[in-house]
Amino acid sequence: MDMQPIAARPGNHNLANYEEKRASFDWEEVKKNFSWYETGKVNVAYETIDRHAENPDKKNQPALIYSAPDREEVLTFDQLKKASNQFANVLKDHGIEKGDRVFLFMPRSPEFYASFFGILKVGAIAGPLFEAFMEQAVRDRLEDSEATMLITTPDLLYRVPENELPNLKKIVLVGDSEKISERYINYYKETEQASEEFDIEWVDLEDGMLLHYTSGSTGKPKGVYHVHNAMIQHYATGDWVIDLKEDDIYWCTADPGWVTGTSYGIFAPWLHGVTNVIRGGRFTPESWYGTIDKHNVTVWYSAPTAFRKLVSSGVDVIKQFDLSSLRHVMSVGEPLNPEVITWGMKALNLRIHDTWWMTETGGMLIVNYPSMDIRPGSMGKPIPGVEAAIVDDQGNELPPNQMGNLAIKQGWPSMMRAIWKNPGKYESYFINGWYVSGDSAYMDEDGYFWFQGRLDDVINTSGERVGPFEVESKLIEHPAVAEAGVIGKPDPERGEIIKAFITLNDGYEANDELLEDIRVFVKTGLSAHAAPREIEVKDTIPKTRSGKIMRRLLKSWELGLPTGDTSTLEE
Ligand code: 6R9
Repeated sequence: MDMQPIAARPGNHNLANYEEKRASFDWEEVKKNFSWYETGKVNVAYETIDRHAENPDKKNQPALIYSAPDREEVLTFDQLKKASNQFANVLKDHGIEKGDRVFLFMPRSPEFYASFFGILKVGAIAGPLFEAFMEQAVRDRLEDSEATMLITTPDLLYRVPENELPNLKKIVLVGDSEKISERYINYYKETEQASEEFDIEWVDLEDGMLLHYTSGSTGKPKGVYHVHNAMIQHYATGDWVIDLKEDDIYWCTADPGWVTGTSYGIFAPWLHGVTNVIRGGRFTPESWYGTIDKHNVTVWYSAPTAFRKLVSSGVDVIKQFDLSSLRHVMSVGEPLNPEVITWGMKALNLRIHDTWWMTETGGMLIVNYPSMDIRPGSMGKPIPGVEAAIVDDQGNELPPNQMGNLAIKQGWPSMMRAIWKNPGKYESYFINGWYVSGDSAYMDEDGYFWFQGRLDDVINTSGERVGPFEVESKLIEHPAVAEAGVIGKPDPERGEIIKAFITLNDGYEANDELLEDIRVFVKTGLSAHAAPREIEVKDTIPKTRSGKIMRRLLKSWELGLPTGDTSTLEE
């Protein structure tokens, strides 16, 4: 879809003049917003929670609004400070020290966030896991990180292979359990008795804060290691990109098992002291629109997979809700289909702003600003303080409009500092002073970046390179198609042919005529060489828990190959 740029809506945007800011930018400027700039005492938990709790004007403001089908709860900054202090005391009593790895394996809940900050307050490193992980996934991560403590719920405990984890000394159970021994700690009993005062462990900006495991295409998941210094970027992007204002009600839909759920579900909003909505429970269009309506959400950060579900659920549902509180909407995790942007303009009367970054980069790098024209399909431009380019395999910069490796000049605050116990892997990200992302993209002559695919997903058909995203975006413009995943299938003649897996919208039935219609639709709408030669209708498209289409898995299934690590596959 060739779409006209969408001009910025007038308004009081935090970053009004992007080009000017970029030209004169110095990270030192951002550092002045932190109390450690004056005091020299660093801990991200202090900056996010305690600092606001110490401010008489803010202490009784809701920090966290927890909303789940069976539970509603509000915690003010003061309450969250006290709850996390209590948990920090419990951790300390049980011997947890600076640098220890403490993992969280439980659904989003007020206890999750209190525990998370408790971990940071003692100077330990937090490792959040998706609650849906099964035994193997839990074992891999606890084993590799040599975690000494795990916080979980009694009903998830059966997925923790305790006997095979010699480093795991203690397990905190959030909920009632029969298990009583030296090894198990009852969250409620012990926090209830703990003091609400705690002396925060002051750390260095370069001390460990988080371990996020991400799956590669092969091998075991790798532990991406982040330090407190990342807060500088979380703060800056919360300001410029999320455009947070003091009285915003913010909702990031991501689970903290995914980096989006920590960097932008925890740090950025609370560094800015805004009210943060946390939703538990499963996705339905009604419950999502209902969350915005009920809590008057003003700023919303979500992912293409969710937006696509909302698009295909139609306009009748949306009409039952009042979404007029929304001011600003963003997306991350996968390329944002132009179709979805069009829907946003119609259904929400708002632009959806795409943002690009990775677990490894710790924070947003290439984004669309509220103050900037959006070119639908483009992920935008680099933030101030960040230099991005397209490079070849030797790390040489390529001219505009040429597809290559999306790369970032080393040295931004939220960059990972290591791959846990794997220095070789860490080194392999860098060429010639560039961090090479593994994504392929091009930059147009005006400096907008356009995503093409993960490098291993790019298709080469009869010598033409085709990004699967382009084809998928065109496919979902067809009225029958709900979701699409596109792969290259080896072909003796063409190198690869394009094969599309699709799911159909309600009311459509798979038959040859429909599939041919879809093929012709892509051919006439995009190009002949991008039209899928094979289309297969599925019930679902395999996705990661963060909503990424698992093209690698589609390909393995297609070719009958081993599926590799599937621990992040959504059920
Ligand atoms: C934050 C996050 C990183 C990979 C990245 C890229 C894809 C993320 C995107 C995007 C196109 C965007 N990705 N944002 N692709 N447009 N706006 O997603 O981290 O889970 O580590 O994934 O996700 O392929 O390399 P992570």
